[in-house]
Amino acid sequence: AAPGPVPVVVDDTHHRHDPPFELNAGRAVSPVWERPARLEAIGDALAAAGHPRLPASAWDDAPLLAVHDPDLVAFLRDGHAAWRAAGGPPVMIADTFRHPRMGGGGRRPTSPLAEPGWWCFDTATPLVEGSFAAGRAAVDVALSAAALVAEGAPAVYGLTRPPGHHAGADYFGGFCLFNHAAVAARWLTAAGRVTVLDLDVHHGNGTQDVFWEDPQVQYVSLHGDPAELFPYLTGFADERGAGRGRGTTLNLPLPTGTDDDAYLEALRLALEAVDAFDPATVVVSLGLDTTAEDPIGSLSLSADAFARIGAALAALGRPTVVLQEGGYAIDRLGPSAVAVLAGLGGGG
Ligand code: OKP
Ligand code: ZN
Repeated sequence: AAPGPVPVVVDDTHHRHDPPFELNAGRAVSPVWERPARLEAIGDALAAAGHPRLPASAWDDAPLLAVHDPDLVAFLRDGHAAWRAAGGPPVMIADTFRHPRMGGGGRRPTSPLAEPGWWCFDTATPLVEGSFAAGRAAVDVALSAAALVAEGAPAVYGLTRPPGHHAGADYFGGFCLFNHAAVAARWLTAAGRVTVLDLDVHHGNGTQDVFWEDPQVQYVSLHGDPAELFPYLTGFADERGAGRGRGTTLNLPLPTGTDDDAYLEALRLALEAVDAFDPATVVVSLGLDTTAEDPIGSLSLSADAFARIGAALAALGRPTVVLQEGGYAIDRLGPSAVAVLAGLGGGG
């Protein structure tokens, strides 16, 4: 484990993704859950706890394109301007979605007003003019954090926003544009096997999908039972990977209301599987939406759980890249993040 301070990679570009509303189950929600104040709260608390802040460096698109379809990247870069030019309003939300039995073999809409539903799977991920810049900057944050770990830092925390783990190779949604944990994990495979340990309360369907058949990257997730929680369609215990990646996916769905002791026991099982996989690097998709106070989570962790989680991660004894995913009870985010790093860094 790293003694003491943990470098924190930050980039203010995330402020440019700040949609005024989203649609949740037929209701307009404003302000949105996934907003800049989340990352401000975490960054301020980590700085106050003495963790040094480092800027992200700029990366070319090669590591991004090792995960994502170039046409998705082009849509996220250019689609909002095209939508606006075609008469769309400032907030871009799809109204006609792709379905496996509708154009599954692929006829992408040529109308810029129809194209969002080809790439996005929900109504809760509005795009505004600055969204691409924010999402792309989060990829730079993740890769910068990964590079520091590759160069020998025992642990680095990348403050990524928006989150990423619901985005797949050729789709986005669930507040996520690019899957920065997947991009970092694939880049890190140059140095050996990688585990993505996903502690967000929501199942990381995108990360699971990216590495479903990949024997080099293990995906292990603890999350609220998807029978009762977004993303609803994935994250059940019988999903284990396929082909050469069979057995390198492990899902531990947890009952609604799961408390600290039951969560830490599930984490112990998860970390046994990580140890058995013997990764050179661990990427933690750190959602802080597992608290009892979270407005869109289903678990009931107390403030005490997070130092225990950090200590369990430290006990793995492997180079660790921590990347921010969700967490929406803004008052809980700073203390939770500080507690994880206190456990992980051995300081605090
Ligand atoms: C993103 B991450 C609330 C619906 C919200 C999207 C949730 C995305 C969570 N009733 N739908 O995993 O924290
Ligand atoms: Zn989440």
